[in-house]
Amino acid sequence: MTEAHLPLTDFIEYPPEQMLQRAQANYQEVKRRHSIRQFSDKPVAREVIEQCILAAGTAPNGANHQPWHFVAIQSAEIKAQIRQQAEALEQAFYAGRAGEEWLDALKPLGTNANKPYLEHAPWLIAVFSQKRQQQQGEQKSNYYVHESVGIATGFLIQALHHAGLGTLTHTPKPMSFLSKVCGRDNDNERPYMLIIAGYPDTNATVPTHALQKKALAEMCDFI
Ligand code: IYR
Repeated sequence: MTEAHLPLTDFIEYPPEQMLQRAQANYQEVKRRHSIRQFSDKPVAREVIEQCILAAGTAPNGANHQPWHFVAIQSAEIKAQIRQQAEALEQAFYAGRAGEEWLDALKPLGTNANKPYLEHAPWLIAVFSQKRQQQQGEQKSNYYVHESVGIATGFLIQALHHAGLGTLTHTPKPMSFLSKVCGRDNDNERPYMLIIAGYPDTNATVPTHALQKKALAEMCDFI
């Protein structure tokens, strides 16, 4: 039996010149997004974060099971716990656990184990993936979980940037402490990524290395 469908009524068709202008304008906007590591503590309204998470929740995903959960953290105590635990892990990482090749690759970014922004930025958003979910009282498998949550996280970063916020992706290894801190310590959910969001500090910098993007011909073939 086929399930109900509705006509597509919210698609907007633009004339070709306008389509090109929109594609160019979008590229100009997204190329101004840079991961930043110096955040101001200037507050950001919860309503802005809500809209960005709603945007993330529209991401294409496996069988529309929407295998994600977001924990938007504003609490100073929870941010301090995250900073403390992430820094302890990062200290071990930078002290050698990463290995020489990885540490070499990070040199141009100038990163280290100090993560003051985990405490100072107004919002941390922890993204969790879900293996299964409850549907009509039954446990159902989720599909393409990593792909789905990755796309949703991309939408979230883009929404935050579009709203006028600076962001940073953070994946301390192992991330299991995030499950406990966020109250999501269960068999079904895994921490996927932590997104830091807020205003860039006035002294925020971007590594020149991070500005070097592949040319179109280098990253794409048209066949
Ligand atoms: N998680 C560490 C190390 C790190 C790893 C990669 I790959 C980066 O692109 C940046 C940092 C840290 O946050 O410092």
